Amino acid sequence: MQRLQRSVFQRSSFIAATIRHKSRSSLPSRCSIHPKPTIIKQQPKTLFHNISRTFYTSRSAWESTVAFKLSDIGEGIKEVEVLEWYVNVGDTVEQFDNICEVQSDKASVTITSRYDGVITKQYYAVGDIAQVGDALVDIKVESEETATEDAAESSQEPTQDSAEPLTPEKIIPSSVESPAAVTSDKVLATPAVRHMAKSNNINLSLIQGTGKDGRVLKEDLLQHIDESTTSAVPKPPPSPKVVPLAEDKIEPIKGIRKAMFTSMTAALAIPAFGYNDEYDMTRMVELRKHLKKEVKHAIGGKLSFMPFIVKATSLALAKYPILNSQIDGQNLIYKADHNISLAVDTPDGLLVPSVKQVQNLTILEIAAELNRLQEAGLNNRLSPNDLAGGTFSLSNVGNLGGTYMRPVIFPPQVAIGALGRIQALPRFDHHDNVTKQHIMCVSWSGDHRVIEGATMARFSNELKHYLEDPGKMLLHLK
Ligand code: CO6
Repeated sequence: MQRLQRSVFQRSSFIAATIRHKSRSSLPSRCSIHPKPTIIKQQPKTLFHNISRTFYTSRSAWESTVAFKLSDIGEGIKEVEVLEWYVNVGDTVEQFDNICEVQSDKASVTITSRYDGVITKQYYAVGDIAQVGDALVDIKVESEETATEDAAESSQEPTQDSAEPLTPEKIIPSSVESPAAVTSDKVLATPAVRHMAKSNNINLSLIQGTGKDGRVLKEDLLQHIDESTTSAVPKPPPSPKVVPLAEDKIEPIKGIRKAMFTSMTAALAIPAFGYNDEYDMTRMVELRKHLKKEVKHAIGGKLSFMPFIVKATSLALAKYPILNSQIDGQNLIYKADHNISLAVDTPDGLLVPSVKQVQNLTILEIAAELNRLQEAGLNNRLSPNDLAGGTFSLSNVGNLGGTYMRPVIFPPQVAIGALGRIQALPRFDHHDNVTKQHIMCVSWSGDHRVIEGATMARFSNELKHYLEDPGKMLLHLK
């Protein structure tokens, strides 16, 4: 089975790092890109050369070598680092087979073959930087149709391929479908989606398409696959052995870290203030214990504190919408959706996907979505959509043991909160008795150009109000 796993990591928050899973599943790519080929050699073996250029039914035996070039990935990406090769010189590849994985400062992308053929040359070693438009591999192709199409393309633009930026139709990003959707079996889907469905033995008619006229998009198919594989969560790989450095090591800042470097440098321009408080989570601890089994039964996943905290945050944001706003030049955009970004730890680093439209979700739905995001992070399958569109950030470092933090705002957002570990600590109750309470420290950062400290304090109090007495949330749940 073809291996089409796609890894996309967008630096979408204050902290993120690359996940580079070495184990590949047989799931389809979320963003497989077929680089544009250029004919660099053509060897027609028969006298039907010209005929085969015109008539696809000709049985001519073309053999040519195409240079697979790095397509325009979009988002202004100019260069990528080659992370991993899935093929070697001499390997036979088929359409949609993985060729290599590349990493830009915004995304990691699996490049897949567009042709059947044999790899005759690799242009880069792992770790090398390739520019958009550069050849990645040469593939000797023998398909008459391929050769015919390529010959025609080549003859039209023999020298300009490397410079020509690819149009969206020539690449297949996860969120963009080819316009060449076809109707067959009464299900609307593109050929790429049909191919992917077929490769995974999935009947497209079972999937509810969210595209125009009910068209099944690649995202729909991937979600369907995600849902059907929820139970098969591979365990994270063991932590790498720590080997002390014998001497200084120089490493270029690149990939995801480069994006973090850039955005955190930009964040320096934000005059941020900090605000900290502690919340008594004793009742929340009880409630979670009480509901864990129920949730496990309902969604087949775990219930941590986060779904409650995320929902309560949304309720508090509804009261203080300026904290869910974004700065756009001289304007402040109050975002209607509460897309709450969450720092998600993975074996290879940290990513920040967001739970979308939290204002419309139940706590159960948030729990299910969090489970999905966490699992997708572990399996290298977070989509660009998962990673984009956050309007407010939360970072829960408590599961790792921290208590206090100074989170850095990710522009254009205006606030971020960091949650510390819930600890059993002695505190005075209302009757001045020392009691055992489950305390969580929360650290906020706000953009002081548009957020006042008092607003942050009121917002934090609102959240505290819900988390310390979770039953009160019920009054506001739709
Ligand atoms: N206190 C105590 N226990 C906790 C806490 C806190 N704050 N958070 C989670 N947990 C418990 C949780 O309830 C689970 O308990 P059991 O159900 O009894 O097993 C357990 O820890 C594991 O929870 P898990 O992490 O799997 O799930 P959760 O929904 O709480 O968190 C997550 C999801 C994606 C946020 C989390 O897995 C994660 O990746 N956290 C790390 C994020 C991180 O690295 N943040 C630091 C970013 S850097 O913020 C930063 C300001 C700068 C320094």
